[in-house]
Amino acid sequence: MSKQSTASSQPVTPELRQWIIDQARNGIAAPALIQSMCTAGWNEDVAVRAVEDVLRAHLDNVAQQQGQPPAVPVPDPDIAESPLFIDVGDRQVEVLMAMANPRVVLFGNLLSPDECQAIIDAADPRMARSLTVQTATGGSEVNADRTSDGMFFQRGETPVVQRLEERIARLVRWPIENGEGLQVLHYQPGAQYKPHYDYFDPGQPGTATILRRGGQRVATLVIYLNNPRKGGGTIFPDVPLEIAPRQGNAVFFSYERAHPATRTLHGGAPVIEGEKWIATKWLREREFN
Ligand code: PD2
Ligand code: ZN
Repeated sequence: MSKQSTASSQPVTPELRQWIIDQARNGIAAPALIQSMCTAGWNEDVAVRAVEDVLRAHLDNVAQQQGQPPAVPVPDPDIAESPLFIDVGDRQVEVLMAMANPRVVLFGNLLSPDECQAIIDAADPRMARSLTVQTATGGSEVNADRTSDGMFFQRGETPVVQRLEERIARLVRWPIENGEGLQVLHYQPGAQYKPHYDYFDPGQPGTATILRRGGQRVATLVIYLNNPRKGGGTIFPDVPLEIAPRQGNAVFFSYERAHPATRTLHGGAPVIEGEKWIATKWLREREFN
């Protein structure tokens, strides 16, 4: 590529945009593209931003041409500089694992053992066979793919639920008002949650009704409230990846469009020994009331 002039005022010309797309099509990875631009006189930060912006816009165009819904902003923990901990106000949450595509982040120390037990104790008397939202009708019904018992808290219903919601809002930088009420699930041995997507299927007739309240789901946080002895991991079959269900930890994943291209198919593997308690927080595009 040709030499560029000053660092910060370098414009992304149509020619440069096309060059980046052509190079990427030829299998040149982003770091090599950025290196070429730096050699040609680009400031590294500006080159990184230009490559990111051009490729993101290009991929979004391609996705929309293929009939996928447009990408929307999603919750996004601040892990660009690979911190070991994230300060969520009253606690240092550990960053244990991060993956870019699909965006999956494993957090540790989101809840103390006492806080996990407090959530279980408050949920226990209200547990019933789990319902799921039915996109065919917009209602909810017992789902054969989910053999756990469950219940929902109202947002902020107990002090520990409120505290958890405040931590999550800071952890993933998303308004507390965009969260659904916390769901608690209890799996006995043999119980599982077969692989599914958490977003609402845009092709189903009931989805339009569901989306009127807060828009699409854009991210999930599955929080482990106890330690099953065997089994009960959260699996991502397309990656493939299995997250161990360890008390106080939480797995976060986001999906910027309601499409399998997000690779966020996931399930709860059967519990083999012991039992499994989780709390799930689903985050919507907009305020959920
Ligand atoms: O229990 C799990 O690990 C699990 C797996 C898949 C929970 C959910 N989905 C969910 O609550 O959406
Ligand atoms: Zn799920």
